[in-house]
Parts: sequence; C-alpha cells; structure tokens
Amino acid sequence: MDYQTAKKEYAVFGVDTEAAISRLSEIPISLHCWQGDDVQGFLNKSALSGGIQTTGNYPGKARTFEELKQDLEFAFSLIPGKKRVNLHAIYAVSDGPVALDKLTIKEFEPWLEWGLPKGIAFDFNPTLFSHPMVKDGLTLSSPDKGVRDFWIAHVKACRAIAAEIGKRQGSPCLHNTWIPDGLKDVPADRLSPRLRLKESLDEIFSVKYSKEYILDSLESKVFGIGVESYTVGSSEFYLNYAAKNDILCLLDNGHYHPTEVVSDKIPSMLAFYDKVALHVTRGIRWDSDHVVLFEDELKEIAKEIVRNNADKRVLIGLDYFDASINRISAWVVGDRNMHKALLYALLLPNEKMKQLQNDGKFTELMYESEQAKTLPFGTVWEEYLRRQNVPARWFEKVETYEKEVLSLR
Ligand code: RNT
Ligand code: ZN
Repeated sequence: MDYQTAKKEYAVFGVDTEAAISRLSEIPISLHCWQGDDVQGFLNKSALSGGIQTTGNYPGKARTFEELKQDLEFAFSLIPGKKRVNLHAIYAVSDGPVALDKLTIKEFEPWLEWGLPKGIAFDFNPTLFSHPMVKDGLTLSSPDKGVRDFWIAHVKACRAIAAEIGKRQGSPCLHNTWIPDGLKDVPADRLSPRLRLKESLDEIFSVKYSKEYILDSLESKVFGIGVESYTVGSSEFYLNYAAKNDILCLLDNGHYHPTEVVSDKIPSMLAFYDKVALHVTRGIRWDSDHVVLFEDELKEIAKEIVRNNADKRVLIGLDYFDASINRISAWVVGDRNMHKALLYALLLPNEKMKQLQNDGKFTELMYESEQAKTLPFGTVWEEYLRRQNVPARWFEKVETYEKEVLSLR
C-alpha cells in the first residue's frame, strides 16, 4: 500500500497521519550509552555489580570513548527522531584515573563537543555500583559514614556536571540517581538504612540548581540479583521523598512486580507531578533489562504519553543491556520500537475512544480499538522513516559495520 492510500484509510477512521508524524518527530528519546559496552565505562576496571548483570559475550564491544562515539553515530544513522544521549559518570573521558568524587565537567567536555553541534542533548547518571567503595552492597544508606560521604560527594559532583551540561545545551539535563543498596537475605532492620538514605539525599539536594538546567530524579527498584530480600530505595520510599522534596520519580518498567505496569503508573504520576521520567526496558523473569520490543505494554506506555498530551511531561529514556547480540542492533531495535509505539498511539482515534468510555459505550469502544489494530500502520511508519532519512530495512548495514569495524577490535 502507498502512503496516500494509508492516509485516506486513517482519515476515514478520524485520524490525521500528518499530525501524527509531525508530533512524533518532536518527541525526544534518550538513548543510554551503556548498551554499547555492557555498562563497563571508561573509569572502572571492576566488573559490573550491584544486582545488575549483562550476559553474553558478543564480539566487538566499544572499549574507548572513540569507539563508543563511533558506534553511537552509526546507530543514530538508523534511528529516526529527536536524539538525546544518556551518560553515566563512568563514561568520563580522561587520560589518567579520576576518582568518582572528584569528577568535573572537564571529563565530559569531549562528549559535549561531539554531540552539541549535532543537536544531541545529554542526560546524566551518577554511578554508584561496580566500585570498591560499595561496602556490603550499600552506598548512600551504608552504616559507614566514610562510605556515605564518598557517595554523597560523588552525586554532588555529578549534579554539578549535569547542571553545567543543561546550561550549555539549552535544555534541562535529567540527572537520575539509582543505587543498588539492598540485602540478599531477611533484614534485621528495614528502617535505619532508609533513614540514612533520606539523610544522604537531604545533604545531596541541599545544593540548589535551576530547573532550567537540571531535573533531578530518583529511580526505585523491587529487587536485584543477589539483593532479593530488601531494597532500600523502594517505590514507596522514593515516591514520598520526591513528593515532599519537589524531585522527580523515574519509573523503570523492569523494576516492579510482574503484574504491576508502568503504563498505569504514568497517569497516577501525572495527577500529582509536573513531570515523570522513564527507563523503558523489558523485564524477563529475574532480568529487568532485555531489549525493548514492540509489545503490548510498550504500546500502553506510549498511549498514556500521547493521549494525555504529556509529550513534554514524560521524559523518555531507554535502559537495557544485552551482550549476547550485536550491541548496535540492540540500540537500534529498542529505540525504533519506542518510536514505533509512539506512532502507533498517535494513530489511534484517542479523543473518540475517550468519549466512548465517558458515554459508557464499552461495546463500541472494544470494537473501535480492535478495528484500529489492523489499520495500515506499517505504511505510515515507513513514511515517517523516509522523511527522517532513515532506512526501513537496515540489517545489512549493521552486518557490514560489524565486518568492517567491530570485528577488527
Ligand atoms: C538498574 C537501574 C539503572 C541502571 C543504569 C545502568 O536496575 O535500572 O537505571 O540500569 O543506571
Ligand atoms: Zn533503570
């Protein structure tokens, strides 16, 4: 089917494909740099820890800033839309070792020099894992004041960096804090670590920055591998902390009990917060970080963003790491799927369906939403890609890149 025919079919259905395409091209997606090298970074030589894990040993991962940058650039040639890159503190670029609590904007200048001229904006994360100062699995909630102080200094340094990035790029930098703190087995005390975390956060956020430059968020989790019994930074803990301290929550859809869904949490957050941040991922059994596929829950997440006109209120970032397949392919598949889900949601007769719900016409609502599923979505998707100068089929390009670049590493 050609695009003009698809456009007409959608018009009969009450949907304007042109409006959908132009709105989609304005929604930024923050691509996580850490899929490119299995969350290794350039600073730490220690293995990944903190309840997160990459499995697989696919050849060709990026080992340096130059390689990661090159891979990101290639991935971006296959990804449509507005781009942001999500950095972690361990992706600092420097000649010699730099302590995590001493990082400055200097170590991130090379990223900015690369991205800003291309119109790429950045988000930022402190790295509180894979490091010898994580003591007994704890960071900001540790009973050891020395440990807490080190991590407080690290997050403070990262916030200063993020604020400076935001200032330079002319769009706020999302600074998201996730900590691995938790226990493998039944705790004897669940409250004290949380009170210590609260105190550490108070100290961190006592330094104020303009929201024009930095938006702070906190990311909760239900459990991690090796920390199955107790997570200090639970959902309730951060929801309360964020609400009381005018900070954002970041919802990672791999961080909840399996029957809880982030799509349902988004509107609850929008009722109370100006903004909410996301880590879009795909949880499978114990793993919270499989590559994002074009699945039902992803579509539901996109619907909640689109039909609530929350394009500017929901900050979309991706977060997964698969080391068993070509890492560029992992980036491209996941990022394109996020766009695909947004387009899918934009091509629904959302106002009409809301009206049917309000009128109690549930039979017709079910009928309409099932009809929508077989509209020529693929044709509009390809038109969007064409306008974005991105190929519809791209696997061969990745294969060539693998042969010519990755296999030589
Ligand atoms: C871990 C969190 C966190 C990390 C990244 C690397 O469970 O999801 O966001 O994945 O910061
Ligand atoms: Zn996450």
